[in-house]
Amino acid sequence: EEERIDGPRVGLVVFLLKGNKILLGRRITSIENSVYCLPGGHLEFGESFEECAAREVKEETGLDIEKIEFLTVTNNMFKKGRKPCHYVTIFMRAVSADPGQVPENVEPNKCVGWDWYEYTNLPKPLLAPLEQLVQAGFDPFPSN
Ligand code: 8DG
Ligand code: MG
Ligand code: MG
Repeated sequence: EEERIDGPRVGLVVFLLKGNKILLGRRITSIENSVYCLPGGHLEFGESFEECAAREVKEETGLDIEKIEFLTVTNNMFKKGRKPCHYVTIFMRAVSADPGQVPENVEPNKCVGWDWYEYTNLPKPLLAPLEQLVQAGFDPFPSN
């Protein structure tokens, strides 16, 4: 039996920061069930990282973001079911343009819902690339 393997894809995800908290959603489909992940998606043809970050956060949470900055990049293999996949994932950070605006579960077929979690007390399990960053002591917050 022959199995088709896709090439590497570019994922882009956003640490949406609020005080000492970040926004996470519990994923329903894609890659794994019931893992907590950042808002984000696939970089589209011609998009800047900042444009992709703003688009994905809006599509998935209804929130408008600002102070969008590049943080880091990871290179990971996953399994989606039995199928191996390879993601280069761009990690950005941003803040909500209106801090009073509440995240909305715009894609209830993909996500159980969004919530703010203290970075020092994150829920489990996290999606693998995020888990690895956290384990490595990565700090998404600005230093001043
Ligand atoms: P799209 O159709 O809206 O472009 O895609 P999506 O359905 O929103 O894509 P996604 O799976 O949410 O994100 C794209 C890939 O980015 C995902 O399959 C694997 C990679 N990825 C990571 N870490 C994270 C993360 O923390 N959150 C999300 N959403 N994706 C992540 O490597
Ligand atoms: Mg997504
Ligand atoms: Mg998306």
